[in-house]
Amino acid sequence: MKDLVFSGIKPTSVPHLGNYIGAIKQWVDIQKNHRCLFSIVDLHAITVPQDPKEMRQNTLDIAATYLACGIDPARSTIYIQSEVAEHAELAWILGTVTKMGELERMTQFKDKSQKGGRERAGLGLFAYPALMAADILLYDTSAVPVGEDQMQHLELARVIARRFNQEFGETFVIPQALIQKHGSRIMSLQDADKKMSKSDESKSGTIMLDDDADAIRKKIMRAVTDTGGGVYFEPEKKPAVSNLMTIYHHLSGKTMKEIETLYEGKGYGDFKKDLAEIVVDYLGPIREKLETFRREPGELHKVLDAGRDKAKAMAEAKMELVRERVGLGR
Ligand code: ATP
Ligand code: LTN
Repeated sequence: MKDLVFSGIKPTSVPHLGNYIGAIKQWVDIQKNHRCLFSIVDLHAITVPQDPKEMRQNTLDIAATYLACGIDPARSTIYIQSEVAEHAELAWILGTVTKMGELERMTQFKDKSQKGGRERAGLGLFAYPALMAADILLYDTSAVPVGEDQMQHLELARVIARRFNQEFGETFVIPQALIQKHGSRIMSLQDADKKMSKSDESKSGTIMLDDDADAIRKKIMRAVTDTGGGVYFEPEKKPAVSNLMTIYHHLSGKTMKEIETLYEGKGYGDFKKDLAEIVVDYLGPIREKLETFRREPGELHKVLDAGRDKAKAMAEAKMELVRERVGLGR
């Protein structure tokens, strides 16, 4: 049987170009020769405050984006995490073999709890990695394509799986992270030290997949660059330009060398103008499809219903084994 691939995105807003290049774009290729599950992880989204109405719209928008970007529901299972209750059940069980010390070391927890301080951080935010481990382990996943920011969570999922197997007998497959060479960490267009993020206060640093052509052009033309001029891929010395080149590379298919040659002796203005058109042309059809799904969500609901049924059947089978291993029930 072909290896199983699992990944997910939180419905905290419409996805952005970082989500696309770091995650979704790889998924489209991977689904050609793997069994895949792509989830909309709403139980993870509520670990930080969400407006219920907006989150429901975002959930549909993420599903629409998956389809608009080329995830094929005939090949891949697309579903909403909270519609398969086994995720929460397994997360509880895995929580009993996860150490507080391990959770305390997670940089995402440290970042996201910074504002209100540790004392006020929710238990859900703290336990987030146990739920993520449950997502992955529930389906005997062998590979998880994610951006670099998720590496630490994935390492912990591996530790939890190994520990459970040792304590209760072989139950879970140990998953591997799939992280690409370039583009696993797209940075904000306004600050090359910060990752492009849905929750960034500076909206101009993030290109949303439903931004129109004007918004995209503005954001790219206003993007920060580096001192010294020259379009070279040198992430250490030229972090801002290297970030823009990474976007260029992913959306045009040109290698970094080809891009450098193309802009030899030219200024940042020419480079940015071309990049803006590449992004506009690339995202145009995605945005159109996304808007069609917003107007006519019927197809979307069909895909999500079928996805839920398929995921549920797999999750139920695995949970039966887990309950037996742990000694739950009669
Ligand atoms: P939030 O800002 O709400 O925390 P996010 O933008 O980090 O959200 P997620 O839903 O957490 O988005 O991430 C979905 C996927 O996109 C994950 O695989 C994550 O690693 C990837 N990803 C997120 N931001 C980037 C980025 N800037 N560059 C590359 N990949 C990214
Ligand atoms: N934590 C991830 C989203 C996520 C995920 C997963 C990714 C939740 N469960 C399982 C891969 C596999 C994030 O991107 N912030």
